Amino acid sequence: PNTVYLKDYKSFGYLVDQVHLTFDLSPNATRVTSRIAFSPNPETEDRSFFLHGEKLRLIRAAIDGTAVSPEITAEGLRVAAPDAPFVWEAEVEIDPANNTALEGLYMSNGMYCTQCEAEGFRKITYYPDRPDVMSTFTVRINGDLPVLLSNGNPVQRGEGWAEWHDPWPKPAYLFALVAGDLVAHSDSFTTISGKSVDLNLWVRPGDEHKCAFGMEALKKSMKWDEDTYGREYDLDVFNIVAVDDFNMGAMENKGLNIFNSSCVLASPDTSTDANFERIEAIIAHEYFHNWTGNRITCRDWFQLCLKEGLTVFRDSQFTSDMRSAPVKRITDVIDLRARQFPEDNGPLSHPVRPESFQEINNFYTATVYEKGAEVIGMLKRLVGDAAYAEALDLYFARHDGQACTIEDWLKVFEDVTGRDLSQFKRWYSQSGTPRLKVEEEFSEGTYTLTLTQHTDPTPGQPDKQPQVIPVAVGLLSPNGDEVVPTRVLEMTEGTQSFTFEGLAAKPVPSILRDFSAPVIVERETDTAERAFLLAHDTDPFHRWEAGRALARETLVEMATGDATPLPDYLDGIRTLLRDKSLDPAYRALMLGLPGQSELAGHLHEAGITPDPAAIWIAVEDLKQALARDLQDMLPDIYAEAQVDAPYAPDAEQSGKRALGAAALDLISRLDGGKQAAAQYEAADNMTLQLSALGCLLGAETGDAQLAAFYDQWKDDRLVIDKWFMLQIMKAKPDRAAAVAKALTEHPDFTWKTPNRFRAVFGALAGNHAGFHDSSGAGYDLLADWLIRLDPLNPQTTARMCTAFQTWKRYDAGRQEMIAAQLDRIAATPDLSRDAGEMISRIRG
Ligand code: B3K
Ligand code: ZN
Repeated sequence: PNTVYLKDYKSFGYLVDQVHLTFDLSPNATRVTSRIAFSPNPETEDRSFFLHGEKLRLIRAAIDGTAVSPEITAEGLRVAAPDAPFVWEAEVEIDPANNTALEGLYMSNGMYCTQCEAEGFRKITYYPDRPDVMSTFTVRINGDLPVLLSNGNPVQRGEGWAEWHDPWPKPAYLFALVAGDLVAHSDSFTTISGKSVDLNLWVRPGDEHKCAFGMEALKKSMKWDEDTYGREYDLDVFNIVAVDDFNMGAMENKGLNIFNSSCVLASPDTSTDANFERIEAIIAHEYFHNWTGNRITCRDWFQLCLKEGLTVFRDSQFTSDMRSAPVKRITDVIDLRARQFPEDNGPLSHPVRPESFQEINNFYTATVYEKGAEVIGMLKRLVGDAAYAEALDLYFARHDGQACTIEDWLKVFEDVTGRDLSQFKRWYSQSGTPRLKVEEEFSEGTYTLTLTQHTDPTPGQPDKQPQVIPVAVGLLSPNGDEVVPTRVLEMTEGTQSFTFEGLAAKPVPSILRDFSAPVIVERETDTAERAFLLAHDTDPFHRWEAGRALARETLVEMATGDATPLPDYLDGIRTLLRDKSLDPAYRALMLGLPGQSELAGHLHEAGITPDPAAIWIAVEDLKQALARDLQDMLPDIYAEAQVDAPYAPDAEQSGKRALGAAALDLISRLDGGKQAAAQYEAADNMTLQLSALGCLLGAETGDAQLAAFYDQWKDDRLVIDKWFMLQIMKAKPDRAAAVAKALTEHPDFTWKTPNRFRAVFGALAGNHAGFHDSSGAGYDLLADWLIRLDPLNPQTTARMCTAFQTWKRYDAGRQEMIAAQLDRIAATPDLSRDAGEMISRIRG
């Protein structure tokens, strides 16, 4: 397979001045006629003319009106082109109805839609399909469908046709087309300079009642980006379309965002609070891309984090402003540890800006997105809010309309602050999670913290250089008062000491407040100190972190011996839960336990081979102990968590319901599901219904409700995804693979729809002890289905291969079974480049 390298970047020999496309839609034979104006690129002498193109049937091609016969390969075509401006014309035929890969132009429930990022446009027509080639597009769609959409502004519309023009030069990956029988939920937004923008959310008939929330989220996002970043929308219309068959969450096509229906459609009776929050964030994310991604795009795909890290950072800021900042920070860290840390510390480890790839779709990762966002957060913390704002203004002013690099991005910060960011840049090039060892000393009023950083070798990077790490630290006196408020220590050396003077007594340090850097803190500390921080820390993140550390410590002891839960942990949680001055959402987070996969990773790092079954038992035992220990107060907490107002998916109500769900989970361990059954009966929204059903399944008493749930929701595909998922998530370890297998035989297991496939296999992979059950049945089932899906949808297959990425943590028996499955997948004839690359990297 062909490997592409960052160091080999060369600009294209031609600029594209204008693109005209005509689509004659037909399910099996769509004609795409292109007329593209090229001119020599003054930046290079190289005039070789290669256009990407895959799975296209070329009907004719001409240069300046004269027919040409290009040399055609599986990747594209080559032809001699003039060293002067010229017009390229081509007519190709494509087959959207048989495009199961969901990349390029494809069909979903009779509707035409596109997905072009990263390299899907080449499946639509011949084109220099690379992000640094930007052009304006005019698109005519001929098709006998009520709704015909493309990017930009509508130009004209007639019976069976429509024409669109996008005045903003864009790379082909932002191209989009949608055609189908759709209905709009419409609204409008007046921008800060007084322009009115038409907003439409296009859905299949029957989904109209699930649009209102998404529309509100869009308007809030538009306003927030004006207020916070000074970014105004730049077209007359903004269209969003919901599609059922989609490989990921959503796509920021210029003026025509396309969303997986699960990431935009919402109603109280079918969506949970978590769904609502996620939808709000994704709508914001895609909208924010209009500036960070679209107006300023990436020079090449190695720069993906330029738009993704920044846009994730922006959507996190948005959510923090709309909801609770500490809760958002904590949930982001939980997510980072669950998804990015295993990636960064395993065979798939790669830098935030990768240096090579075979299939770029395999690099839309937690590292590029979430660690990419953390890197921006560190930069902001280091330069301060004012300089950050100035640097962003400069970025937009300097680079609008350009395809940029990380160098361009860092340069605006250097120019604004006068700082040298060359060492900071290592965050973009060095992979692996740095570990921070902390030592302390106290004498005569002076407290010294000595920090040592170390990053383990990662694939292709045996030696690591010290990175710039902003470590936010606060100090507490032994009586619990904060004696030194948060201060950011800027670590640049391998080992570095920082002193604090004039202290009356040896303080207790609160280190890495607000999770100021994506690192692992290693500090020899005792339970008592953690309990102290859990009780007194003023930093909400770090206070939660202290509780988390205690939970982890007790779970590790329980999973590796016959320890009983730490009294310090139980007491600390009890005190916190009782504290009604704390946000219910925050208390719900406090009741949460580290994930079982996270615990396995933690054991592995400590040199202990994790036993998934023992970890599962430890978690169950701890929950049982919590239930018993908190027994007297649980009814109170549960009552306090009831909402007596009409359902609203806002932070306040969601927080209460989260606390109620955490309490119900414990209560169900004591009452065998009585309370949960009552909640299920009374539930008038999906959040309460689903959390009750989960508890009932956990208590193994939910069969009736599970069947009733199916009957109630069998016509709602998004709810049925939940029905599939929940059963597998809640299955006992030795049953998980069997439950999943039985569900693959259910008539509703429409496995070609990525949402349904992910509902089953995402849940199986997420059931840690179930997936890793010693029978190996989970591994076998997943491998079977990956092999089956790959020829149809390589992207979703490759993504699901990550379930195996942590395999080297486990015992020899499990490793052997997984290796056999990886080899079996690798040996599949005609395995896709997508899955091939993932499997070979994971196998190592
Ligand atoms: N930019 C898209 C992701 C495209 C994934 C291509 N495999 C969505 C987003 O990050 O907003
Ligand atoms: Zn994005």
